[in-house]
Amino acid sequence: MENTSTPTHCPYCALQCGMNITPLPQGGVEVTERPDFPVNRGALCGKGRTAAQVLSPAVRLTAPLVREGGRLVEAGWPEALDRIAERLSATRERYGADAVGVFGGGGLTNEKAYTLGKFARVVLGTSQIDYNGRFCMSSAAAAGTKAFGLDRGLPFPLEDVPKTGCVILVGSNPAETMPPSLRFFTELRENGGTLIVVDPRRTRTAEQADLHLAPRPGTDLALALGLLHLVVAEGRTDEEYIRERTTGWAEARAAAMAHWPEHVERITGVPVPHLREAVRMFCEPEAAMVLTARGPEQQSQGTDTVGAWINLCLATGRAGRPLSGYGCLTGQGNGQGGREHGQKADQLPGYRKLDDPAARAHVAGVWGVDPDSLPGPGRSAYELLDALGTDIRALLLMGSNPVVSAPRAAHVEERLRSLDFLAVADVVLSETAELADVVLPVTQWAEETGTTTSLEGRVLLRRRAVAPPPGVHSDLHVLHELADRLGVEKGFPTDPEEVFEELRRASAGGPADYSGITYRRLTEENGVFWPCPQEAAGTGGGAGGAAPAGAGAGGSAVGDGEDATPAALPDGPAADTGALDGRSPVDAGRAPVVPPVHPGTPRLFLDAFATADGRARFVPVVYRGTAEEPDGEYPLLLTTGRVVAQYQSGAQTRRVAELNAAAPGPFVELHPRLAARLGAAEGDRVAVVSRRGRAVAPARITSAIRPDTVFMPFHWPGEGRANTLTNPALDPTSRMPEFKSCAVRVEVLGPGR
Ligand SMILES: Nc1nc2c(c(=O)[nH]1)N[C@H]1C(S)=C(S)[C@@H](COP(=O)(O)OP(=O)(O)OC[C@H]3O[C@@H](n4cnc5c(=O)[nH]c(N)nc54)[C@H](O)[C@@H]3O)O[C@H]1N2
Ligand SMILES: Nc1nc2c(c(=O)[nH]1)N[C@H]1C(S)=C(S)[C@@H](COP(=O)(O)OP(=O)(O)OC[C@H]3O[C@@H](n4cnc5c(=O)[nH]c(N)nc54)[C@H](O)[C@@H]3O)O[C@H]1N2
Ligand code: SF4
Ligand SMILES: [Mo]
Repeated sequence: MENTSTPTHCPYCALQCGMNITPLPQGGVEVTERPDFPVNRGALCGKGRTAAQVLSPAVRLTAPLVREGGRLVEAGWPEALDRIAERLSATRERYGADAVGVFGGGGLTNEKAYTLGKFARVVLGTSQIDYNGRFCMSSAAAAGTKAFGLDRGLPFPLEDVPKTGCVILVGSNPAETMPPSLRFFTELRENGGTLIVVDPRRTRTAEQADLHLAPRPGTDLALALGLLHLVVAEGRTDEEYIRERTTGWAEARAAAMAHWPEHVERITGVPVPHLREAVRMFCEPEAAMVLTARGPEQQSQGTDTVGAWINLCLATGRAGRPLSGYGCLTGQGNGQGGREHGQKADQLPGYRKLDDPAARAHVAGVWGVDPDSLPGPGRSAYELLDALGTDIRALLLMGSNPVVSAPRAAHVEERLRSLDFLAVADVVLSETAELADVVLPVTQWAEETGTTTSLEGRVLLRRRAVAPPPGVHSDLHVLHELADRLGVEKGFPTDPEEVFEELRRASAGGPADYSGITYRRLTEENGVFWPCPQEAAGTGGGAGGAAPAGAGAGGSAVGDGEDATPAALPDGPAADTGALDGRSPVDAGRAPVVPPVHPGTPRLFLDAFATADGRARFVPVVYRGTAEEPDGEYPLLLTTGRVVAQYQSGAQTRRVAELNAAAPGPFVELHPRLAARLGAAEGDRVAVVSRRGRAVAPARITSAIRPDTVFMPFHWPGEGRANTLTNPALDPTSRMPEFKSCAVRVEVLGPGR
């Protein structure tokens, strides 16, 4: 390891940029370019470039902390772990297993997410586990599952983007949230394709667009219905595709026909000529894509909204065909893998359903437990946080900072304080860790090996490059030690590869099948796209065929897995090829000495969708507005989001000087007309007030925002915490809170300092 660089991936967002970690002669490490990874080709944003600074003991936790007389004081590992085990078991004895909750994160590696879910179900026996991904892409996941029978954020690699004819980016700001990915959109335009951006703000991404639609926050559902109306009215539907590859068109069509363009203009504020132009740009080329991110998804009608955008794709034959499709740009480092392996309230590994008897039997078999011992589905993330201190008395939290990032955060903070016991594992003393009774200091990305699954569905290996500081252990070590103390000695290994081997078996035959992926392959290939069953179904089977070993490698062979999808899906036409059960006798006769390796599946749905009949389903949607419409008292809409130099709750990036210099604190974006009406000047302190509370930050006056809307980034705690204001109204299907719109008023407090 000495003096050589180790190839790995960024700790932050779902683009999972490749980078090298290189030790420095004077100690410490630096992040250097890794041009061989095809997604970012060496490019990194400021967060990735500075990520190694958070490895420094100066900014992180290096010893466990326990609460003594109201204060957190350093303690040894055995004492800290004993205390957690004692309190969790006492809570369970007194109030029952469901009084212990677990909260995870989409930044955790697959190995950690898998182990955390297993720990909750097998060791604690609790149904009360969920994670921050619920706040992220859950609406897109729900809609994708409804329509296609499977949720993988992007059904194609990003390298397809420049080759399509038109991309509609809905509520996505990659110029700030995934800067190296902007290249794909620039190349799209250089190749003659067009980019449409839908965002209430003229963001840096919208500035690159051929057409920018700026709807009122929370009205994307009406916008998508209006576009579909025009598609029908202008005779631009693909009738043959609708007949052969979909079901449910009649209802979807009827819903769209009720949305006349003028009516949609009134709801969204997007002028009819712009709607017509968008339809023309989307329908004229041979292929086109719709990509959504948090803008339309973090809504109390997010699932229907994404469904309406999917319906637009289906009506025009733009899904399950080359260079066409609907995709969701997932957010967190392991936002994709983190939603597949069981830290979600209703889920078992391999994207299986916890209420499916066959799934329970399979996973219980891998875990060596009675299927009846597995609890049922639990509460969603916000509902779980809301139940703290009442139904849930003790919480183990790993990989999230809800004091800053949860909706109605003052209430969530108060619920966390009301717990009998809170244990937090983190790399830094986050605002949530500050409230804990025990804090455990854990290792970070560069100090441990593990897999993540990028927004493309590409499973990647992060490699250990440096030793952690003394006194710091991995999350897997924490779960192993706690399991042991709680009476489960086996089944919680600390070696990530051992965990991954078990995950492969647990996921085999499930929708997210990883059984054909090994650490060895991941070191040789630039990632493998799931589903990847253990072996190709042989030459006669329905799967990817006997592709040569290594054919799934990143860039070059990306097209090789196109025909591989159905075999890996439970309900697909070739569902019972028996991923782990070996080849059929016929195949065995012709089999090479080395069993065929499944190439992975860069592109989904080209032959069939993952539904029982192979057809996509139009999602039945009915228009409804935002849960909290403005009124006399709260006349404006607040929307929230991100800036390029800070990541999420800021727990990590607020510890990097260069990033703080670029983005020192929160602000409130106001349109010049609104500012004039309020009497606010640039930099004035303004209070934004909602029914949940009040946040104070300097005004930033910009014509890039709608006059009826204000924007705040959510990366900071304290008086400028955007989530003090947000509305926990939940989507009925995905249970996503309404981060992207709530009613507020703005009060000018006076000149800033
Ligand atoms: N710098 C940085 N990068 C990140 C992250 C970070 O915290 N910081 N986090 C990562 C994670 S976990 C995620 S989920 C992604 C998120 O990535 P994005 O979804 O790109 O980020 P956001 O800023 O939350 O929202 C995107 C846009 O939605 C717009 N928007 C707001 N309301 C609406 C609406 O009602 N409709 C529409 N159409 N648009 C609306 C906002 O103006 C914003 O420009 O970023 C990832 N990358
Ligand atoms: N208003 C508003 N609120 C939002 C959003 C929004 O757009 N607007 N977006 C939502 C979205 S999309 C998301 S994803 C959430 C994210 O919000 P959070 O869940 O708070 O995300 P992070 O800040 O990434 O928190 C991760 C925590 O885990 C720690 N950590 C990092 N790696 C590890 C590890 O390997 N192990 C352990 N144990 N800890 C680790 C970090 O130091 C940090 O404290 O915020 C949501 N909140
Ligand atoms: S874009 Fe995302 S993955 Fe790439 S360097 Fe920045 S934070 Fe890391
Ligand atoms: Mo996210």
